[in-house]
Amino acid sequence: MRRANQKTHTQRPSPRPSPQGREREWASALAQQRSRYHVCMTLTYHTAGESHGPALTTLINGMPAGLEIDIDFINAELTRRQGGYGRGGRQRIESDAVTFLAGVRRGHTTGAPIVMQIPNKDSRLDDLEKTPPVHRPRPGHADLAGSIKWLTTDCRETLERASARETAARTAAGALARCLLRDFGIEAFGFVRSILDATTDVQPDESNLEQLIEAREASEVYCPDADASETMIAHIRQAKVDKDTVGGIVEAHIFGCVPGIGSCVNWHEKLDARIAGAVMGIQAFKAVEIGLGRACAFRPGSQVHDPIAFDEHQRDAANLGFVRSSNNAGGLEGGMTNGMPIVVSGTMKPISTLLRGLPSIDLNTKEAQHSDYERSDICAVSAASVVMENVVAFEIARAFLEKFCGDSMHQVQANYDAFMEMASQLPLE
Ligand code: EPS
Repeated sequence: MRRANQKTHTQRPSPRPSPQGREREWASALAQQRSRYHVCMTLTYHTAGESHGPALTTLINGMPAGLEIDIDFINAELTRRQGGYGRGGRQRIESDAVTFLAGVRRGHTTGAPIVMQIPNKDSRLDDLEKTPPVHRPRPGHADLAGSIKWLTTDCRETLERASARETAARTAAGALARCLLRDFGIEAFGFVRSILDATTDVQPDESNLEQLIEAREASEVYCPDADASETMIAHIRQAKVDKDTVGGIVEAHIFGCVPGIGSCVNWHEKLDARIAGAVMGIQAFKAVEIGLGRACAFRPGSQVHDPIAFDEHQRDAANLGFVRSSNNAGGLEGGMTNGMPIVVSGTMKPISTLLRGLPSIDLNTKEAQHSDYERSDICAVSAASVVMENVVAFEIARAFLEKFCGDSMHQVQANYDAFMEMASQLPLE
C-alpha cells in the first residue's frame, strides 16, 4: 500500500480540466467507490480476558482489507506498556506479544474480523491456592462495587477483569489502528507530564518531536525531560519506602490530522467526546482534558480561542494551510479536527493496592479490617501514557474511516485523495 507521507493529494491532475469537468470527475470517482458497498462498517474493538486467565484477546471489526500490519510496532508498544519505573513483579514474568488468530493473511488485513491474542504466562485463575479469594475490598478499586453488583463476597470475581492488565489488549488495538493512521501521515506521541509535584513544561510540536521521542526513550518514567524524570523517580522510590502509591498526568499529541474528521451534528459523533470516553475508560483515570481543558474557565474568550490564519506555503500539508498561532482548542473544534495537533491530557489516580493496606472491612463478617494486598505496581503512570496514546489513536482511526470509508485500503486512499483535492481547491465553483 502506498504510504501517505508521499502526500498523494498534492499530485494534481494535468492538464487541469474545467471546474465543471472536475466536479463531474470527482462525483463519478466517489460514486464508483461508494457503489461497491452500501453501509460503512464502523471500526470497533472489544477485549476479553482476565489478569491471570490463559490470555487476553482483542477483536477488531471494520478494518479495511489490504492494510499492512507492522507487528514489530504493535509488539514494541506492548513492551513499552510493560515498562516504566515503579512497575511491580508481574512485568518480569510476562513478555507481551500478539498472535493473530483471524483477519490477517501474509501480513495484510483481509477485511474480516481481526483477533489478536496475548498469552498470560502467569495464568492461574482456577488455582485457589495460588489465586485465593479476596474478601477485604481495596478502597479505590472495583472490588466493593463489583462484588455487590455480582452478588459475591469474593472480590477476585471482579478484580481479575477490572485489572489494568487488560490495557495490554487495548494497546494492541490502538497500535494496530496506528498502522492505518501512519499510512496517512498521522503520528501519535504520548508522555508523562507529571507525577505528584514533579512536572515538565515541554511543549511537543512537529519541529521538536524527534528530539522529544529520543528524550522520552532515555527516561525511565517516559518523561522527555531529564530533570523532571529524576524527581519523578525520587517520588516513586519514596512511595515504595512508605508502602504507598502515586499517580500523575499523561499527555498524547496526535500530528497530521486533516481538518474535518469527526462531526458536530450528533453528540456521539463528536471526536472529542469519543476521545474523552476512551481515556476515561482506562483503568484508574479520573479526569481528561482537551487542549487548554479546565484552564479555559479562568480566561476570557480573547485569550482562549485560537486566531485563524492561512499560510500559502502549507497549502499542501495535512492542515491545508489553515494555521493558528496557538492551540488552546487542542486541535478539536465542534467535535471535529481543525488541522492543528490533537492534544489530550489524562489524570491517573494512585494505584489502589497499597502494601500497607487501607481501612476497609471483611465482606463476610463486616468487621473493620485493612484491605487485602495483591502484588501490584507502585506507579503505572508511564505505562498509562502508552495506553492513552494508543486508545486515543484508535478513536481517531474510527472517525477517519467514517469519513474516508471503504472496504479496502485502495478505496480509503482514493476517498482521502479526492477529499484533499476538493478541500484544497475551495471554493468549489
Ligand atoms: C498489570 C498487571 C497486574 C498488576 C497491574 C497492572 O498484574 P498482577 O496483578 O498479576 O501483579 O501489576 O494491575 C493493576 C494495577 C490492577 O489494578 O489490577 C499490567 O499488566 O499492566
